[in-house]
Amino acid sequence: MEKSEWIWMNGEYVPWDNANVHVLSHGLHYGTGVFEGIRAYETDRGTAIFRHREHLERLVRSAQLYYMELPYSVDGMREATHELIRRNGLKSCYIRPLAFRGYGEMGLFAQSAPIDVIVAVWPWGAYLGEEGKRSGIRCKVSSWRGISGDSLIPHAKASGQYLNSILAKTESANAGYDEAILLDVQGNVSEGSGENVFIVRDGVLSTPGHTNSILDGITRRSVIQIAGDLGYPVEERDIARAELFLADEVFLTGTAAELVPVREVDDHPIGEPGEITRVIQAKLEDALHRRAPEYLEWLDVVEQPSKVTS
Ligand code: PPE
Repeated sequence: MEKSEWIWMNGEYVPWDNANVHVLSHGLHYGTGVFEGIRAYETDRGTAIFRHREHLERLVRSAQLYYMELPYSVDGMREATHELIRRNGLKSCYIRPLAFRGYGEMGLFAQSAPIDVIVAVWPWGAYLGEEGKRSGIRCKVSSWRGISGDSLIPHAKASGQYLNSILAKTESANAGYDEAILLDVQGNVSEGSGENVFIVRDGVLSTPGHTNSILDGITRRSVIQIAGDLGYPVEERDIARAELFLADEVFLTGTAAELVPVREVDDHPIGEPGEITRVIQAKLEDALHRRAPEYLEWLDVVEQPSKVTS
């Protein structure tokens, strides 16, 4: 990965190489952490963070779902992130807030272990490749089912839960595919290892709903709004595995991935990125870069301090 200079750690700006933890940190042993993935883009008003508050609010909710109380407010973390981007001199970046149980107590009910909070920012290019964003990727339906609400909390973006995504991603990569798509425990389509899934058939967009073990993706929500505003019908519903193969178009959405067309699923060709995928991808790109007047409120501009000195 590409380093930057500073990491915000428990209220302080720490040099990148010094932002370390004790090996007995609780989160390292049990996966007791919650995190976010956010992106900031270069725009006409300077660096702007996409749906910053919504991401930080999801972080707080993920923590609450695992009975963790964050020692910093959404406003506090927002301000810290602005300052961190300024100090690192980044025009665009990926932003990774993480809150985890730290060092101090072992065992599963370690209420006295502190909640440590960090925010890191660094340049991170296209998650599934520039070529993938342009021409589409090849996906494999995973033999691993997505985590279910019976045993974990798909709505939470929690560190330990990503072992499931990692199994699926590893299997698909080892088999030569770009990404995995997981089914839920009922056998309906759930999501990618780090993205939500949309299919298009006969001009209608469909995406799995809240009972399909998905993370309630912020890019997903944005795409649902964009599609609706453009006049495309959108439904949230159970999607059968075969509907992936029969779809006219399939695409994935996520902060890291942005919007990535899928050109093949389980060796069934879907084809070149379709028209609806293209139109929505272009509108999302415009929204991310402050070129879409109707979505300006989605961007949190990082103000630069006044250059005027007295
Ligand atoms: N599902 C999962 C499992 C997921 O991890 C993500 C984001 C999404 C859906 C899409 O959510 P949203 O980003 O709010 O639209 N995955 C993050 C982590 C990726 C990583 O490898 O780390 C991300 O995209 O930042």
